[in-house]
Amino acid sequence: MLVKLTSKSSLTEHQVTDENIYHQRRAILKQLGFLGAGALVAGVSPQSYASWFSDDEKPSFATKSLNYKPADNAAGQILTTEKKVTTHNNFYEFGSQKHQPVELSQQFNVKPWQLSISGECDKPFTLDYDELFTRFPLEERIYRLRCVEAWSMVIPWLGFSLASLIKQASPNSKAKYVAFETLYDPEQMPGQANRRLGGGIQYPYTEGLRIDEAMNPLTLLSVGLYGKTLPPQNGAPIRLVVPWKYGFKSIKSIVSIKLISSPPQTTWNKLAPQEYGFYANVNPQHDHPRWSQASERRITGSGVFSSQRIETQPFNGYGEQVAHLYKGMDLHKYY
Ligand SMILES: Nc1nc2c(c(=O)[nH]1)N[C@H]1C(S)=C(S)[C@@H](COP(=O)(O)O)O[C@H]1N2
Ligand SMILES: [Mo]
Repeated sequence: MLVKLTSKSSLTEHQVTDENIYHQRRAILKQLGFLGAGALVAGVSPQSYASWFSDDEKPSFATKSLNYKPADNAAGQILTTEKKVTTHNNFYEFGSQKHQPVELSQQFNVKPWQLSISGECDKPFTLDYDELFTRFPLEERIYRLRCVEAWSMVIPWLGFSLASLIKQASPNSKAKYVAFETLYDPEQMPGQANRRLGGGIQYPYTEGLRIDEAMNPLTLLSVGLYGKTLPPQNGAPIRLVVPWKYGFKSIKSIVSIKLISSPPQTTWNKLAPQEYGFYANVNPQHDHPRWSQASERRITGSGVFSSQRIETQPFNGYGEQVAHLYKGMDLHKYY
């Protein structure tokens, strides 16, 4: 996400990491296959990393296979490669440059984990790490992810509807909005400890939805991608995916889901309200103040069209399922 930073505080690679060290480390990571699909390469024992990486740089996060009901890709969408999905990320808690989350998050400890659902409901509860994968049957969903920065990917997520989780909590009549919060742990998340690395945003990262948006069947809580548990850079162990909204709504590494009666504060809206609205529905007719939203760069990560400019669709192409939620609303006012 592009932040309006004054020239004094604006970030460059050189300021975050000395350029030579940066390139050297990239070369090593590449050699080891770390910038590829998997975190560990067959034949390279974890010990061999020891001489190259200091303790907090060892790429050691292990994902594991999940059981799930596969998606049918009837539309024949070309998936973005797993390598691209897991190395080109926005996750400011691990650095505001696209390559940083994968490089700085491999030591992220997701066990134990606690996700609480609370607030305006009769049956609040907490899920521990294992329950994230067992409480609800997992299904695969192939969704387009449209970042507000005008690039997009197609990602095979694994997860379950947010609606099924909310229903189990028995919301009461005051539950009009849902507030989400990412883990706050500056010891594990270097972007939370360092204002520059973290892009100057206030942590914990928070997001929100209207209750009817949250209950829409498209709204997914994701615990995996490409058949496995999420790697840290994509929001392990559980993150939101709201495919008709700009990517920043899809909050990562969630610890709290709260049912509330009035609109929650959201991270990007708080930082730059004239640029990032609460709704953030993908809308090619409503430009960002600093760039057009009419088209996007579709990143597939492979082939001739590894990065192709295409037209952006209203509601990211999911209008049939969600346009009714905004009937009668002025979508320029409620951007
Ligand atoms: N906690 C948290 N969640 C976040 C972000 C972030 O910086 N922190 N970035 C958002 C943005 S801008 C995008 S585009 C998506 C990117 O998801 P991906 O890296 O899995 O593709 O995550 C969103 N969720
Ligand atoms: Mo984004």
